[in-house]
Amino acid sequence: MISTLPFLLTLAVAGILLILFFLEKRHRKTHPMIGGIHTNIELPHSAEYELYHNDLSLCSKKVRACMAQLDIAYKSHHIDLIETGSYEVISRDYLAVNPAGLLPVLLHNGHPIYESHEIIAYVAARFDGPQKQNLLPPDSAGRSLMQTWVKRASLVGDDPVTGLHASAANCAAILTTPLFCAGVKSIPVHLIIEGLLFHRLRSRPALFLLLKLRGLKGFTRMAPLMKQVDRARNLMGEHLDALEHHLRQGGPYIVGSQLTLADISWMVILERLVEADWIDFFLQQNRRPMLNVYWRLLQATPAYKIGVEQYRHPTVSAATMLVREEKARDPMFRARLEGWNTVA
Ligand SMILES: N[C@@H](CCC(=O)N[C@@H](CS)C(=O)NCC(=O)O)C(=O)O
Repeated sequence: MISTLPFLLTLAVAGILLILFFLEKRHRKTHPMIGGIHTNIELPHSAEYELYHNDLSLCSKKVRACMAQLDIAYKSHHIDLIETGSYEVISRDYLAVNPAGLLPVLLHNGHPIYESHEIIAYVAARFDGPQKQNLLPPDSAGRSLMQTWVKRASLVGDDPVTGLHASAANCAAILTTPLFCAGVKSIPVHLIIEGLLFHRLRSRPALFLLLKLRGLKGFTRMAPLMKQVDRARNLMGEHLDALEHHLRQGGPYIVGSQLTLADISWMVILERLVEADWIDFFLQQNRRPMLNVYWRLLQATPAYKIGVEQYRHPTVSAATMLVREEKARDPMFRARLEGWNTVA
């Protein structure tokens, strides 16, 4: 009797926890949302434009930069990713805004617009016209050129590794791994476990947990992860070479003298290279001189100053410092990240 009571109690507690887990899981179901505006959905709102975004998120930066350049006011809702503190992006409240559990989302009069490239195209089209500083080329040739470069800087697919050839954004996502590793140090394990329980893609929280357990040094000794970093680094070099070559034909922007959505999309890639401490590696010693000039020009725009620079997250800035310090302290760590004989 004495030994069966604790057993029965443990069983009862486990049963209750399991029931609670499945009940919660029903509320956290995610499903993909088609890109573009959904006029059939109206979410609670109090401003014409409301943006759900995250300081670090590449796609959120792109939308903020676009809104800043077009001088469009919006009500801001910062939603945490695990990288900035917690899995708010899969909370019940946020899933009511985007059942896909992804950022960013822009509401226009309460109607959600999903997918960052659709959001920037939507707002740019609304503000299209000669009377205002706009982000769309006037002619169809310019627009199609812009689209090509927007696409090359847009995140594709659920797993960045699969789209490294097609997208510099996917390369940037993999090159962010050391930054994630440094940042996750300060995130408590139970918050990552929330992701393991409820995130649509378990592999993401599983990776964060692994990075937390291994630490910065340990991560560079994990061959499968380092293989991905090597590929992403080499292919990012190719994407940047292509842009360097393209800028040499004209410039100073991607579509000649006009700043367009293509530049907004590349601005956030270059910013990510700064955050994850790769920028010197790719642009050092005036390697890729056109890109050096281009990057300086982009940094002088309202898009960058208001939409990107003002949103540095303390956890991310601290992680950048950690990566930088580790590289300075341990040349082997740097060499493993940058490739022994690689010319970027
Ligand atoms: N194709 C989507 C990608 C959106 C996306 O992957 N967003 C990331 C942040 S950049 C996200 O919300 N991830 C959720 C998570 O990691 O839990 C877009 O361009 O908006």
